[in-house]
Amino acid sequence: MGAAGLYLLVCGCSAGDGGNGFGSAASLGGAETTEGSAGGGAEWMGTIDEGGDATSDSATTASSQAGPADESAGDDEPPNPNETCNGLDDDGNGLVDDGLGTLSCGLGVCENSAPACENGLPGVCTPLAASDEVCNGLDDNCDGSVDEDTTASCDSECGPGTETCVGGVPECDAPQPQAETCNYQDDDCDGSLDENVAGCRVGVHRAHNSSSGEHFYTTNLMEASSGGFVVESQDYYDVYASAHAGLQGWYRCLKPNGKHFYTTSAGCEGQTVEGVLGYVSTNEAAESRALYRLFNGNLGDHFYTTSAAERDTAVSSLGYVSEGVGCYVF
Ligand SMILES: [Ca+2]
Ligand SMILES: [Ca+2]
Ligand SMILES: [Ca+2]
Ligand SMILES: [Ca+2]
Repeated sequence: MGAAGLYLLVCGCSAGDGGNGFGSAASLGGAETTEGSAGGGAEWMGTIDEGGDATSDSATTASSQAGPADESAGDDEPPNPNETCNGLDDDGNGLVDDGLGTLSCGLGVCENSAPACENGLPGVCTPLAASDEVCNGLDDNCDGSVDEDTTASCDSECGPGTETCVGGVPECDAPQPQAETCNYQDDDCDGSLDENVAGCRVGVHRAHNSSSGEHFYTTNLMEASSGGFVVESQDYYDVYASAHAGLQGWYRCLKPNGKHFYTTSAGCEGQTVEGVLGYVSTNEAAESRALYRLFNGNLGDHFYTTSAAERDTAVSSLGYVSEGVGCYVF
């Protein structure tokens, strides 16, 4: 047992100390001495092992220190002067072509990016597709300007306007429909003037006195039915009850013969002014119609009709002379 143990120990010495160890063990011969020598050898080998461990630890440490250094290099994209785009790990950090950054290209919606190095070759950045510029807060045509030249014409029910781009939202300044009020304007732009505005217009009744031959017009239905007059047509035409831009007074006048006539002349053409019947247009305008004025010298009667046919009959058959259009009524 002792010889076998000695042999193993000698083999251990020779491994660490060469021929001198083997020679020393053979010349000693004594088991105790040999064992003692063997014990020293064991301690030496142990020292070697410890040294090996220490070296291994320090190597691991160095490696672990190199790790963080590589990671920081990878995080910082631009600065990696030791790496070039060539498919190789130039800086030896275990990463190929790392930290070479990205390319950017294009403006507006065309803006794009690509790796600066791909597969060892310089990357290519291709801008995204452009389109026509529209008002949306984006640079659609990628010229560096947002929503430029997007002003356009526009319109509403009430008329034309200009559309401008405000904060990426198109705004049309065309007039917008308003609530209808009595103003001789089509406020809600539905094509009708002052429709459904109570009291805006008032009806003029047409009356006739067969005894005197006088035609008489008044907004007062009782008046139209008094003094020998008979209502021929209730609400024969309409006038505005009050003055508005674009309208003119329609005056009721009294002649020396006690009969009436109507005119836009505020002075009643030199005759007596009884007052204003309402307000009318002097031009053919929206929704207006002509009120023809005629005169019969024999009767001393002024006659007014909205019917061209009746006017013509009065001229051809009833002794009236046309005096043109008195005004335009509604
Ligand atoms: Ca643009
Ligand atoms: Ca745009
Ligand atoms: Ca209207
Ligand atoms: Ca109106």
